[in-house]
Amino acid sequence: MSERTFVMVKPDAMARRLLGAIIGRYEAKGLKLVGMKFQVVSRELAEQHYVEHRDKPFYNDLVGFITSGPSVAMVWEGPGAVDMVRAMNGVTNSTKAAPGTIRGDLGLATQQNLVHASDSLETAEREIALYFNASDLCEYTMPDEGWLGILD
Ligand code: 3AN
Repeated sequence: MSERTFVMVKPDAMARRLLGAIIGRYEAKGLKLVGMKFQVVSRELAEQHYVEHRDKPFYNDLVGFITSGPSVAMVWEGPGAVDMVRAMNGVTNSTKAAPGTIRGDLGLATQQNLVHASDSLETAEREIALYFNASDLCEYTMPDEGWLGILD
């Protein structure tokens, strides 16, 4: 089933000029980009985004980090996109992330772990709504969808 997931390329990845390399992986997989926003996330938005972590010891650092520079919020669409993008990103601690994943290939840290992606369809809906208006998202067909075996 086609799903939409929320992805953020975080300030560390932007500072390390890895935006193109990261987007290229999702594109090459066959996912479809349906929304994209480049911004410095406000403290208010970061607090809403990471509300589930508000009692964690790393919460303040996390909000500080995510608001420390520009990031790119995106919505990617494809069959099983939520779990697939999490698998492509690798586990949270980049030193433990498998080679072949974004974190496993490109990073060493837990907080500065390059990317965020929704962990469930419900979270994806919430996060997409936090960062995008419905009119920011593009509905379109890619000419290679037949080759990718995408059946909506
Ligand atoms: P993931 O992004 O893999 O879903 P979460 O949701 O557990 O990981 O954590 C959200 C973000 O909080 C992580 N991407 C990372 O930036 C930060 N984080 C998680 N655990 C730690 C930790 N132990 N120390 C510092 N930062 C952390």
